[in-house]
Amino acid sequence: MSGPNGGKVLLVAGLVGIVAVACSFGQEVAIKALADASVSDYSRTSMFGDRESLSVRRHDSQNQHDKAYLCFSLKDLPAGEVAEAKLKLRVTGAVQWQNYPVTINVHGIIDNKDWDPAVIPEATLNGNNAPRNGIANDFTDAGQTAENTVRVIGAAKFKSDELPKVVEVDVTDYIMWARGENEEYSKFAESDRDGIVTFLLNQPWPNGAGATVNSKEATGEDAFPPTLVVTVVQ
Ligand SMILES: [Ca+2]
Ligand SMILES: [Ca+2]
Repeated sequence: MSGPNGGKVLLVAGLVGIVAVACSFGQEVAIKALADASVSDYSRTSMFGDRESLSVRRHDSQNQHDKAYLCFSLKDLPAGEVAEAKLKLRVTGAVQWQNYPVTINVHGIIDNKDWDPAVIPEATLNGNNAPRNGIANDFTDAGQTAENTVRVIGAAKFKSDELPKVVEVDVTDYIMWARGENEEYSKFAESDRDGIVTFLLNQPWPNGAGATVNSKEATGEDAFPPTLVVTVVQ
């Protein structure tokens, strides 16, 4: 029979055991993009899905804005809980304004009206059929809360003289939501219905600045396709 003190010792030992087991089974999985394509407000019927790069740029005049869409399938992730998820992008070039870093904002669609490349293959994605592509530069209903259908996840910032380099954005909360582990993240749905998540890339400010990112079609020794790195704990 254990007294109160004995009970505490047992509880601490139990917690340490759980942490040790969790760490020993943590598994990191790198997922390459299933589909990726830029769209442009400059020419909303043009298609760029087979290009080796993605353009994320705000041109000098309004309504000449390039954004990028990326899909990743979560279907091959092992069972368990998501501990961490990072979106990694290789930025090869940028145009910056004065000495301000270039920003790529990463968004996620959280109401299951996201891009399904089985319905719209990347070769046919354009400014008119891309999901949530607003007319006036930004995405339709983008914001930072569970009430927005396009949720701002995070941002990568860099200067043009640092390039090329791989940047990463923490997307843990979004991937947890997609897997049904973070229901509060969206007021529209408890998870991503088809297990294919969509990231939208946008350069928010200023006009004239932007960046070029390797697509999954990039070739060459240093080519690094858009990659989602997920750590799952069993
Ligand atoms: Ca592509
Ligand atoms: Ca989906």
